[in-house]
Amino acid sequence: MSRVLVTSALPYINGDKQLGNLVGSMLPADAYARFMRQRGHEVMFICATDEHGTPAELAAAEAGQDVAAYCAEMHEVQKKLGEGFGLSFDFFGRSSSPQNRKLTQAFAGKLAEAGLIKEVSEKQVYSNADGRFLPDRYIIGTCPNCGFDRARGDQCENCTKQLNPTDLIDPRSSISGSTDLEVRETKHLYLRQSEMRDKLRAWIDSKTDWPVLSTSIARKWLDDGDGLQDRGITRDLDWGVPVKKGEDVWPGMEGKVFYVWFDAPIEYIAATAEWAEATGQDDTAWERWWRSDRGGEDVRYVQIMGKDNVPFHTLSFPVTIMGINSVDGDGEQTAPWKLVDHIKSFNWLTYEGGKFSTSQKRGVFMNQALDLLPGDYWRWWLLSNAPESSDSDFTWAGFQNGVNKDLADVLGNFVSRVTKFCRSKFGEVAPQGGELGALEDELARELDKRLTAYVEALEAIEIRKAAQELRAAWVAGNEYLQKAEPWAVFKTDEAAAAVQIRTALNLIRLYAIISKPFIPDAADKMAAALGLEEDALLDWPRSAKDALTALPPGHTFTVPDNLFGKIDDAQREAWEAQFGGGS
Ligand code: B3M
Ligand code: ZN
Repeated sequence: MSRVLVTSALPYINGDKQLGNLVGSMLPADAYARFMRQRGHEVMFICATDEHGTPAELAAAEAGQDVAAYCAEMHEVQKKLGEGFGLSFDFFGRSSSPQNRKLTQAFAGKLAEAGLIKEVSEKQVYSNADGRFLPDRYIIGTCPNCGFDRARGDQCENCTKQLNPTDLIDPRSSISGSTDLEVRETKHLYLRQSEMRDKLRAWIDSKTDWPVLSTSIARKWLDDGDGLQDRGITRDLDWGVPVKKGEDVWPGMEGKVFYVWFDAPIEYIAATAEWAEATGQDDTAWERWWRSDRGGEDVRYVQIMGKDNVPFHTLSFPVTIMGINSVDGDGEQTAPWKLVDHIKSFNWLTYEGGKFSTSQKRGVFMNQALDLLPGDYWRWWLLSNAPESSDSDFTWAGFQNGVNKDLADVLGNFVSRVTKFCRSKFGEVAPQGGELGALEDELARELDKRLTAYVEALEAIEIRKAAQELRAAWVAGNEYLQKAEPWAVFKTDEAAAAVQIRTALNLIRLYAIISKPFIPDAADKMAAALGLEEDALLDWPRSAKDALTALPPGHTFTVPDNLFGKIDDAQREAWEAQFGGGS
C-alpha cells in the first residue's frame, strides 16, 4: 500500500461542459482513483473550478452578474454535475479560494527570489470607455488581408492570418464596441522558463514510461526554436489573484493580477489546503501530500488531462515547482515540493464526425446528458471509447449499441437471469450442495487471465484496454451459464445446478467489485442485492478461485431491479434530431 495523489485538469468555470471535457480528464481520473482505493492505496483525488481570466469576467457580464457571484453559482452547478457522473473527488475546490491566493502569491515571491522572474515593459491597447486594458482577442476590426469586418486582434477567423491588434483597420473593443482606444505602456512579470530548458529536458527524458502523447508534446515545445519562451504571468484585469511578492506589495504591479494559467495549477495544491480546512485539519494534513520534507516522499503524483493542457503541465508548472524548490530546498539536493510523476493525456472527442458546438446546437453537454440517462450509461460508453491513442467519435448509434450490448445484454441480463432463476428454484439464498468441476476450473482460468490484464491496464491508466478486459470478464460469466445450463441441469441433478448458481451469484459479487471503477452505481446495486456492505467492494480478489467461492451456501440476497434499460431506435432517432446528429 502506498499513497497516490490524482489530479484532473480543472474545468473552466464558464462555458460549455462537453462530454469531451469529461472523458479527457475527470472521468478517467475518477476510474483510476477508484481503482487505486480499491487496491488498498491511500488516495487523494483533487479537482476544482478554474475561475480566473477574461472569459470568466465576460461570461459574468453577459449573465448580468458580479463575477464573484457568477463563479460561486457556477461552481455549485459544476459540483452537482460531477456528483451526477459519480466523480469521487476527495475535494472539488475553487481556484479563487483564499488558499490559492496565498499560495500563488507565496510561490511568485519565491520565484522572484530564485531570479526566475523578470519585469518587462509592454505596449498594450487600453479602452477608455471600458476603463481597462484589452487582451488582443477582445479587440476587433477589419482584417487588412481579406477585409473581414470582425477579425480579432490575435487572428482573423475568416482567412486565419495571425494579426497584431495594431494591424486591424478601424479597431474597436469587443466588450463595449467603443473605438476610443489608445496604446499605453504597461509593465508585466515574465517567468524565465528558458533558463530551465536543460533541466526540463533532462526531466522529460527520464520519464520513459509516460504515454508518447504526453512526452511528444513536451519535446515539441522544448525543441521548437521559440517554444520555451519566457512567459508573461500577469495581466491587467480586476478578477484574479492580485500580484504580490508573498505578502508584500510588488512595486509597479498594483492593480494587476496573475495570469490564469499561473494560478490554476497551483490550485491543485491549494485545493488540498481547502480540503484540510473543510475537514477541520491543520496544514500538516495537506502538506504530507505535497512536500517530501513533510512526509510526502512516498506519494506518487498522477495528472490526467486533455492534450491541449500538456504544455502547461510539462513545462510552465514544472518550472514553477523547480524554481520554488531551488529556494525552499537546499540547492539541488532536496526538492521539497512534489513534481508530477506521471502525466496521462487524452485526444479529442468529436460528435457525429464533427465538432461539439453550442452555437450550432450540435452535441450533448454534461447537464443534458444526465437529463437523458443516469451517469453510469455515459461513464461506460465514454470510458470504453476514450480518445486514448487517437480521437474518438461520439455517435448516437454507437452509444445505443454500447449501452444495449455491453450493459443491458451482457451484464444486466446476467444479473437478472441468475438472481431470478435462483429465486424461483432455490429461494433468495445461495443454494447448498454440488462440487466445483471442470467448467468452473475453466471459468476461473479465463477470469484469472482477464483480471491480471485488467489490473495491469488500470495501473497503467490504459482505459480502453481495461474496459475491454472488464467486458470480457462479463462475457465469461455468460459463456459459463450457457455451457453449464443450470435450468436444464436442475431437472435431473439439483445439486449440480446448485453449485452452478452459487458460482454465478459469486460472479455477481466479483462483477460488483471489478466494475466499480467504471460503473459505480451499478456496482453498488449489485452489492446491495447481495447484502454486501460498502467496504466489501474494497476486497479486491486475490484469485478467481477465491472469488468464485466467497459467498458461502446459505448467503441470502434479493433480486435487484434491472440494472440497465435499453435504448430503442425511436429514442435514438429522437435524440439525434434533438441534439443534431446523423448527417
Ligand atoms: N482550465 C483548461 C481546460 O479546461 C484549463 C485547465 C487548467 S488545469 C490546471 O481545458
Ligand atoms: Zn482576414
